[in-house]
Parts: sequence; C-alpha cells; structure tokens
Amino acid sequence: MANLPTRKWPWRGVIEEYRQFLPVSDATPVVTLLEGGTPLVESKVLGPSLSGKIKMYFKYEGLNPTGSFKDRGMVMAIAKAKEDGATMTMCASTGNTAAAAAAYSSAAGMASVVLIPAGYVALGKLSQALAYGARTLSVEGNFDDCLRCVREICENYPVALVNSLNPYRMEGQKTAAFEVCEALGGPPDFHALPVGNAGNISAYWLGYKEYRDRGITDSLPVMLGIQAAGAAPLVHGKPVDHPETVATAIRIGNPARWNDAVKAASESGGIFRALTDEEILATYADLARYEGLFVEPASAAGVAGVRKLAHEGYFGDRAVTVACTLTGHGLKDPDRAISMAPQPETVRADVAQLLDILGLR
Ligand code: AN7
Repeated sequence: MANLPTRKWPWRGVIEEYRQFLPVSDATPVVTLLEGGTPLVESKVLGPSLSGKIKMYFKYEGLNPTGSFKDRGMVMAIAKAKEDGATMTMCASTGNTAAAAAAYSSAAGMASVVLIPAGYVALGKLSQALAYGARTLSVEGNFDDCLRCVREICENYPVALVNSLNPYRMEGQKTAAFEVCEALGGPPDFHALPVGNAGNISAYWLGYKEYRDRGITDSLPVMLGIQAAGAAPLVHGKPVDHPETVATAIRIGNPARWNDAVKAASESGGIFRALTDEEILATYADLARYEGLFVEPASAAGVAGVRKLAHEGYFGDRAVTVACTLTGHGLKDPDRAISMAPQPETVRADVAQLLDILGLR
C-alpha cells in the first residue's frame, strides 16, 4: 500500500519539503523562492474527448517562481554552488534555464552568465534573464554550441555549471514526481513530457523510482518522452545537427542527458515519439482555449503526444491515468500567442456600438 506523506500549508519550497530525499545538510544555504508545490489539474475537456478510458492530469509547472519547472532543480544547483563557495554561475539555455539561473543566482548573491542561441529565445525568457541581472550573451549558434562552450569554461575556470549536467539539478527536479504521487495517491500509469536536453524525463524517473524503492509507493509509471519532429535525436537514435522547431525550448539536437533518458524510457517500458510543429501548436491552442491552461509551445508537446498515442490505440481499453507535465507558462512566449489568435478589434467607448458588435441588441 502507498505510504504517502501529508503536507501542511504554507509550502516551504522543495528543499525544506523534501530535505530527507535531497543531498543537503545544515551547511547548505537556504536560497528558496518557494518553488514547487504546483497543482495537478484534472483535464476536463481534452482527456475526456479521447477514445478509451483515459484520465488525464496536468502538472502545471508554469506556476513556479520563474514560470517553469527549472526552478526545482535550480534551487538545488544554486544552493550547492553557494555552499561550495562559488561566486559565479554559468549555463547554456533555450531560455527557461537562463531565467531560473539568473533568478536564483541573484537571490543567492552570485553573478550569473547565460549563453543563449541568438534569435531563438522567446521574449518572456529573455526579459527575465535581463531583469534578474544575468550577463546575457547571445551566441551565434544553437543550444548545443552554447552548451559546448559552457562545459569547456566550467571545467577549466572557477565558474559553477548549472545546466542539467549538474547532478543537483536532477535531485531537485525529481521532487515533481513525488508531488504527482502525493496528489494522485500513487504514481500515474503513464507520464508524458516534452524532451529537449532530457534532464526532466531523467529526473522524474529518478523520483518515481526513489518513492517506490523507499516503499512510499508500490509501482512505477511508463515514461513517454515527446520531441519535436525537427529536433528528435532520441527518436532517431542519433544527434540532429540543425534542430528546428517552433517550440524553441526543445530546439536541441544533442541532449546532455541522453543515456539517462534512454534508460528512463527502456526501464519503464516507455517510448520516445516525435510530433510535428502543427500537432504541438494545435494542442498548445487547445490547452488554453478548452482547459484554461496557458503554456508555452514546448509544454504542449507531452499532451499532444498523449492525444496522438490515444488515437493510435496505444493505451488500449483499460482505465488508465496519464500525467502530463506542462513545463512552462504561456507568458514565456507572448509572440507565439499573439500570432496564433485573432487581433483585438479597436472600438469606440460607446455602449451602443459595443452592443451591436456583441449581438446583444
Ligand atoms: C518549457 O532552458 O533546455 O528535456 O535551456 O524550457 O529537461 O531539457 C529547456 C527545456 C521542456 C525540456 N519544456 O526539458 C533550457 C532548456 C520547456 C523547457 C523542456 C525545456 P529537458
């Protein structure tokens, strides 16, 4: 039987809530912005509209302090870097890692440097890196080029690497799996999420296994990793030299956590699937329109994958629960939202005209 903990309000952030599961001690500085504790929302429209007996849940990670799941891992990476005496952090990023690194570095009194691929970072994320005060360098190259530079610098100079190669990132991010188990009274049957650098799928798998191994839960989910068709190295089994997708967050051709992600899928009996940009954007629009959940494009990939798999009969006829991580907030990419919807009409401040337009008289 599941042996899940109960939690008290107010939420104290992932390090305090999960201290016994994390490599922290009294010497580890507290740098929390009260990340984690995000809602697991049951799907009211998209899930019930699928064939089969699927109960779909959304782990809405856009409600973290910087608007993405990255905060869970970043609080750990930054706390440990501070504990080790670092004064400068560095990361490569498609935007969300940069926002989180910049915020937590500032909160911990450290300088941060973020390398982003020029022209391919959504506006909201760029605004965050700048506002939090990161030294923001726009690199002529893609994410993979940025990460190569960061690795080389951090190996040879006193700068703390806070990409998901940093093991503390994985430790923090695994807490999302704990929360899903606590919300459902056990793990879901399936867990779907977008995969870019492949840290998150690896971290969820760590978390699910840890709760099971400690006897807190008694089963494991099947992990479903969803990539964009133009950036699907894990689906093809080889790196992609020139990754392309409108879901810029997952525009990554050579994921750093490749082996761990493959392990998560194979150990759990799961799969990687590629979805087209059109499929991802259709679900992106539907999540906002029908569920009231505004996410960034990449964040819709997991849900889009589940819809596609359901249409193919992947889940069969038995009753199953499927958790989907919505990794980042819709406000991260306002340009995409605006380009996909009708533009607002300009009207006079005149009630009669408004009544006519709205068909109310
Ligand atoms: C919204 O910020 O890689 O597979 O540099 O921002 O753990 O990489 C972002 C990744 C999914 C993929 N959804 O997660 C970065 C970065 C959103 C993301 C992913 C990212 P990983």
